[in-house]
Amino acid sequence: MITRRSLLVGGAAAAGTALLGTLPSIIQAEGSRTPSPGATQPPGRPLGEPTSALSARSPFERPARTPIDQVTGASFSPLQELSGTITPTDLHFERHHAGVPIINPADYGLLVHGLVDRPTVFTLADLKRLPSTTRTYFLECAGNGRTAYRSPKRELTPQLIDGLTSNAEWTGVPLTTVLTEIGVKPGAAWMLAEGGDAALLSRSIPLEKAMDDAVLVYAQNGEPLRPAAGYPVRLLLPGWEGNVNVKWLRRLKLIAQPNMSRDETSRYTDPLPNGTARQFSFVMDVKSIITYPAHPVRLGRQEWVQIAGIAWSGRGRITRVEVSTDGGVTWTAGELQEPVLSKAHARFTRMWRWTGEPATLLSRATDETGATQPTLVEFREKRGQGTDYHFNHIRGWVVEQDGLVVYQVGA
Ligand SMILES: Nc1nc2c(c(=O)[nH]1)N[C@H]1C(S)=C(S)[C@@H](COP(=O)(O)O)O[C@H]1N2
Ligand SMILES: [Mo]
Repeated sequence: MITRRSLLVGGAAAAGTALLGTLPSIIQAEGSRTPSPGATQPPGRPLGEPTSALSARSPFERPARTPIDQVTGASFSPLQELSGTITPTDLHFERHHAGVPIINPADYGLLVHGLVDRPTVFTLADLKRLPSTTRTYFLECAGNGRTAYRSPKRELTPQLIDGLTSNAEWTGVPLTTVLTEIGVKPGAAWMLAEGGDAALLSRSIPLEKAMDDAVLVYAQNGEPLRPAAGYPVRLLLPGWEGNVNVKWLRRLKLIAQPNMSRDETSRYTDPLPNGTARQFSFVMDVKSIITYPAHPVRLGRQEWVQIAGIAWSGRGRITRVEVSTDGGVTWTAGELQEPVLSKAHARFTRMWRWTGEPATLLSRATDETGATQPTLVEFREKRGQGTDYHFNHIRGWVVEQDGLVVYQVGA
């Protein structure tokens, strides 16, 4: 039986000493104090800090993306340090192909042309005048999970394995509103979306998706998009691979056939074992990862552990996340925290007691279409060792004899 006492005994002492060495000395002293019951203030009750324009994190909490300073690269979100489902904006993963342009909204215009009745340039003010929508969606880079698949290591953390997914509340104009406004001509079946960065990233999007749930987004988590997220406007295609969510959106062209841009031919196609490649693998498949316990956590013997993680699917709602603590011999349904939203991260948990024997922890998510995650062996057979994108196989953590949790290399 799980009691409050059995949860509290063990574990508490092991946590939290690793960071202390890097904190300022006054904080180190604070951190090394033995907590006293009910203590909330230092002796003498000195006045606290004043108000400020922007809040800062507690100096005891230092989540960070990594690596930094990548002009043509990615920065991974620290999944193991997040709670709930919303990714704080400054910890949302980033991926840019030619750095972050700083765009003055006064100079911004979105050209919509091609097979349309009334080619139009929309200013930011034009877009903001249209009826808005606010929805929560994950955004995941198609290359998320590549390191763990291609060059797995015991020392990988949730951040380095799957930190190229994040989840946010987005606000903007449904693309259907804009397309209906300008009139789509018969014969239009695709839409070229082009970014205003030095990469001029461009992708062809089926008109069906553009008319379904696509959004021209100008705000994230309640504030204007930040430059790295595509300020002032990005295209959001819920559940589809990160790359098509074009940032710094400058042009939409309605066309009859896909454009065969660089980013949909030489990139963002999936090489297959038989030498051919899958093209237009837009949807992000059902996926999950346990974010606690995970490397470099060390568990204590007989410790009660809340196994926790996130699950998501580009095809809709997560309906089930099963957790195994014996390497996949047996599975138990985890609890899904409400609300579980379509095409968004969902959080799952399961209580478990580590007896001290080596254990292998796995999670397996299923979505509302019935799709479920393949094992690593099944995935490798179907997609080949050299595949580059869409890695949604089951991930595992091994709890070693001494309690150290490491990434499961191989299966
Ligand atoms: N214009 C433009 N849009 C872009 C990119 C880019 O480099 N330029 N990167 C794409 C890729 S590969 C991904 S994964 C997502 C990342 O979005 P984020 O940085 O907001 O997380 O943006 C996409 N949109
Ligand atoms: Mo990406």
